[in-house]
Amino acid sequence: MRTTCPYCGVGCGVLATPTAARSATIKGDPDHPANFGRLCSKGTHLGETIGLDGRLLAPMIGAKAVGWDEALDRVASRFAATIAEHGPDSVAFYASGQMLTEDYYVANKLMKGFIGTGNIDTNSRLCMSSAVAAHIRAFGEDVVPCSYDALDAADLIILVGSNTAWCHPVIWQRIEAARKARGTKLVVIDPRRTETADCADLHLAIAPDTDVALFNGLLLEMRGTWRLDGRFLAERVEVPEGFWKDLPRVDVARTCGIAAEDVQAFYDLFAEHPRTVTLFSQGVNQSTSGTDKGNAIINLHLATGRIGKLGAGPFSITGQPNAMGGREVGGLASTLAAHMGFSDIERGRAQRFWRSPTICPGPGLKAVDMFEAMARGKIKAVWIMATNPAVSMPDARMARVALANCPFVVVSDCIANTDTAVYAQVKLPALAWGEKHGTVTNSERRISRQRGFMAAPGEARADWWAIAEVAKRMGFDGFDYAGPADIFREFAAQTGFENDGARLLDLSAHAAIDDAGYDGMAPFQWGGASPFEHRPFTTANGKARMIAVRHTPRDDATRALPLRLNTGRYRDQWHTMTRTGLSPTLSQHRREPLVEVHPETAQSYGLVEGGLARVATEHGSSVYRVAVTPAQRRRDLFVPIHWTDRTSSGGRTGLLPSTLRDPHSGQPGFKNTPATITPYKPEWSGFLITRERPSAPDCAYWTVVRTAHGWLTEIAGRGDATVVTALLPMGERAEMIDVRRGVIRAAVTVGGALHAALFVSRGPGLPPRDWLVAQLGADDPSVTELLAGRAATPAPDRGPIVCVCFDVGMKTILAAITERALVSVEAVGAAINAGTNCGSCRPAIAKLLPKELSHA
Ligand SMILES: Nc1nc2c(c(=O)[nH]1)N[C@H]1C(S)=C(S)[C@@H](COP(=O)(O)OP(=O)(O)OC[C@H]3O[C@@H](n4cnc5c(=O)[nH]c(N)nc54)[C@H](O)[C@@H]3O)O[C@H]1N2
Ligand SMILES: Nc1nc2c(c(=O)[nH]1)N[C@H]1C(S)=C(S)[C@@H](COP(=O)(O)OP(=O)(O)OC[C@H]3O[C@@H](n4cnc5c(=O)[nH]c(N)nc54)[C@H](O)[C@@H]3O)O[C@H]1N2
Ligand code: SF4
Ligand SMILES: [Mo]
Repeated sequence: MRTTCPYCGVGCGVLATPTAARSATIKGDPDHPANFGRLCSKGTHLGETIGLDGRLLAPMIGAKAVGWDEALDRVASRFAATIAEHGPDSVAFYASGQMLTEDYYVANKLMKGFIGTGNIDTNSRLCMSSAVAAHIRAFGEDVVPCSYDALDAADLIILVGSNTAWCHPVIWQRIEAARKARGTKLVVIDPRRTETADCADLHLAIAPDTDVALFNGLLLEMRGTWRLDGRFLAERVEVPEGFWKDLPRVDVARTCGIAAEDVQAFYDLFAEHPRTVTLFSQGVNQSTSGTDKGNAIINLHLATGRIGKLGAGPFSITGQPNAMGGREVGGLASTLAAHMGFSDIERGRAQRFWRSPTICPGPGLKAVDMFEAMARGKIKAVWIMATNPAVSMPDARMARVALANCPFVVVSDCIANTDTAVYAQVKLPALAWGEKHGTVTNSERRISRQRGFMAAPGEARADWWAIAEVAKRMGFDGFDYAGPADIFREFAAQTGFENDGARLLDLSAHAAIDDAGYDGMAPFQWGGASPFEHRPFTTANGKARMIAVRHTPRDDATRALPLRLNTGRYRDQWHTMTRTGLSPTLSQHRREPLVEVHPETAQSYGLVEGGLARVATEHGSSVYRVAVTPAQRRRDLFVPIHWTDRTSSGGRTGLLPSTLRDPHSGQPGFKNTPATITPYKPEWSGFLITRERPSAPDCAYWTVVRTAHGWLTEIAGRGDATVVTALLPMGERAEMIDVRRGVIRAAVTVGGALHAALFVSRGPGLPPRDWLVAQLGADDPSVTELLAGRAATPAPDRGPIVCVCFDVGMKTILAAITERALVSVEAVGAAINAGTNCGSCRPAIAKLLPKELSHA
C-alpha cells in the first residue's frame, strides 16, 4: 500500500506491506517525489507503533464505555445547549496539523460556517503561524515560494533555527547529497551547536532572538556593496516609504554575541552565492518576534531577487505532516477558508458556497487566547482533536486549569490515556495511521494520499465522520459525506469558487475526481515548483512587499531568572511520545529528558554531568538529567518537549515556557524564557527493569521508557528507598540488601525467566543498563549474574547506541574509526554497517570522526 509518513512535514511516501493483522513492513516509496525511497529513523520504525497498545477503542463518557450514538448525542446536545444559552463564541474547537485535510475541512466548515464562530484554532498556531503571517505580509497570501528541488540547485543553503538533521532528516539527506555533488555551502544559525550545526561550513551561535539584527545587517551590507537586484525591486516589489533610511544600523556582532569575522564570513558567503535558499523553522517562528524574523529573511530575498528562481528562495518548512493542509482549509482562527480572510465579500462567498445558515463575524481566538478564555470561564465547551495541549501549550499548568474549568471537554484521540484526555467528559476513538484515509500537504505544497492498510480496531472511526455526525445531530444540512473523497471534492471546489485567479490556491481542477481517481491519486504539487516565477504576487498591485522590521530585544530576564530556556526536539521522538514512545528501537536514542548546559554555567550553578537539576521559570519547575556540553551557549539551557505525566515525573517542559507571544501571529516564544537552575540532590538513585509497565513510582524523580522486552524505569528520591521494592511483581525474588551502604539489588524470576530487576544505591556504582535490559529476553539467566548486574565474562561495553537500525554503540564506532583508520561516514558504514539504513545517525557518526575530516 502506498501511503505517507504520519510524522514530519517532509511528507515522505511510504510503502507498507501488511504481514499480519496488526503488523507491516515499512519501506520508503522510491517513486514519491518528497523522498525518492528514503525514510528517517522515525519513518523506518513505524511498524513498531501500529499495535493496539494503549489505544482508545470505544467512545467513553466519563469512565464508561458507551455506543457512538450516545456519545455523539451527548456532544451535539451539549454544544447546542451551550450555544443556545451563551452564544456561538462560548464554544471552541482545538484542531491539529496531524489531522487529514478532509477532517480539517469538515471541522472548519462546522465551526465557521454553521455554528458561526471563528473559535477554531490549531496547534499550528504554536508551530507555523508566524511564517503564515510573514507570508501574508510579504506575498499577500500564505504561499511557500520554494520546493525541495531548490535545495538540489542552490549554491548556498542557510538554515535558520532549524535542527534539520533531527527534525526533517530526509530534507537533510537531500542537502547532504547536494553538498557532496555540487559543493553547496551550508550556514547554520542556531544558538546551539546541534548535529546540524556541527556539519555546517559556518555555524553562527547567535544569542537567542537576535536573528532580525543579523538579517537586517546583511540587507544593509548587500545594499552598501551594490548587490541588490534593482530591476527585480522596481518591477516586482513594493518598498515602503523611508524603508532604507529607517533600516536600523546596529553593531551586529555585538547584538548577536558572535565574532565580527563570523558575521563577515556569512555576509561574504551570501554575496558570493546568488543561488541561496534560506530554510527556516522553529528558531524563527517560535519567538515573540517570529513574524518579523520571517519578514527579515523574506526582505533579503526580495531585495536581492533571490526568489522565484530555481535554487533560490525563503523556505519555511512545516513541522507536522499536514500543517500545510490545515492552512489551506482555513483551520487557523485567523483565516476563513481556502486562503480567504474575513472581509464581507469573502465571508459572503464562503457562506454561499457552504449554503450555511450563518457565517462567523470575524477571526476567532488564537490558541493561547482560547485557553486563557477557557480559564476565565468564557469558553464553556471545547472539542480537542489530534493534539495534546495539556503538554504542548506554553504554561501548560494554565492550560490544565483551563481544561479543568471548562464545563464540557471532548477529546478525539487514538490513544486512551493522554495528559489531555484526563480532563475529557467525552472521549472519541479516532482511527490512527494505517487505518485512516485522506490527503495531506507537505512543506512544498505537495498533496499526497494517506491510505489505510489495516481494519479499524474496536469502535474507532474517522475524525471527519465524528464531526459530520455531530453536525447532523445539531440539525445542520451539508454534512452527508459518503467518504473522504466526497469531502476532498467539495474542498477542491471551494478553492476555485469565485476565485478568478485571485488566490493561488486553486485545486478546482481536481473537484471532479471520482472515487477511483481519489483512491489512486498520485502526489501532486499546487502552485508549481516556483509559484511566483511567472505570476504576480497575490497583492492588490501584484507586487511583493518589503516590511520594515527592527530587532526588539526580549529583555524579560530578572535577577532571579538570569538564564534563557530553549526548548525543542530529539531525533527519535515525536512530540508527546504517544506513538514513537511505543517503539523500543526509537526509545534508545535518548532515554531520559536532559537539560543541556554549558560547562561554565554548570560550574557556577553546581551542576554535575549525569546528576539531576531543577529548572524553574516564572510559571513552574521540573527536574531533568544534567548533560554538560560546550554545544550550549553560556547562560542558555536546552530541554526536550517530549516527556509527559505518563512517562516521567520530571522533564515536564510544557510547564515552563511563558505565554508571551508574537503580536502579529499569536505564536508563543517557546525558545527563550527567563529561567534558573539548581542542582537536585537525591539521597539515592536507581533503576527498575520490568516486563510489564510498572505503576508510577512513589519517589521524587522517575522516568519510564520502552525496551525490547519490557520497560526501564529510572528512579531517584530521598528518605527510605525500600519503598520502591513495592514496584516489583510477584515471582521468585532473589535479593541483596546492604542497609549500611544503602544498596538494594533484587531480581524476580518466574519459571527461570527474568520478570524484573531493581538496583538502588545511595552512592555511585549502579551497573550499566543495557546488559540487564537484554536479560528480560534471555532464557534462563543466572541469578548470581543478575544480582551482580553484569555477566561473569562481560561483553565489551558498546557505549550509548548511535545507529538504532543496526544496534551499533558509540564505543564500537570509535574503536572501528581508530583501529581501521576510518575517515568518513561512508567508510564507517562499509566497515560496520552503522548509518547505512535510514541514515538518521550519520551526523552523529560524523561527529565521532577526526574533526578535520568529518565533512568529507
Ligand atoms: N524528531 C522529531 N522531528 C520532528 C518533530 C518531533 O517532535 N521530533 N516535530 C515536527 C514539528 S511539529 C516541528 S514544528 C519541527 C520543528 O523542527 P525544528 O524547528 O528544526 O526543531 P526545534 O528543535 O523545535 O528547534 C530548532 C532549533 O531552533 C533553535 N533556536 C532557538 N532559539 C533560536 C533563535 O532565537 N534563533 C535561531 N536562529 N534559532 C533558535 C533551537 O536551538 C533548535 O535547535 O520538527 C518536526 N519534526
Ligand atoms: N515548549 C515547547 N512546546 C511546544 C513546542 C516547542 O518547541 N516547545 N512545539 C510546538 C509545536 S511546533 C507543536 S506542532 C506542538 C505539538 O504538540 P501536540 O500536538 O500536543 O503533540 P502530539 O503528541 O503530536 O499530539 C497529537 C495527539 O494526537 C493523537 N493522534 C494522532 N493521530 C491522530 C488522529 O488521526 N486522530 C486523532 N483524533 N488523534 C490523533 C496522538 O495520539 C496525540 O495524543 O507542540 C508545541 N509545543
Ligand atoms: S523525514 Fe522522517 S519523519 Fe519526516 S516524513 Fe520522512 S520519514 Fe517521516
Ligand atoms: Mo510543530
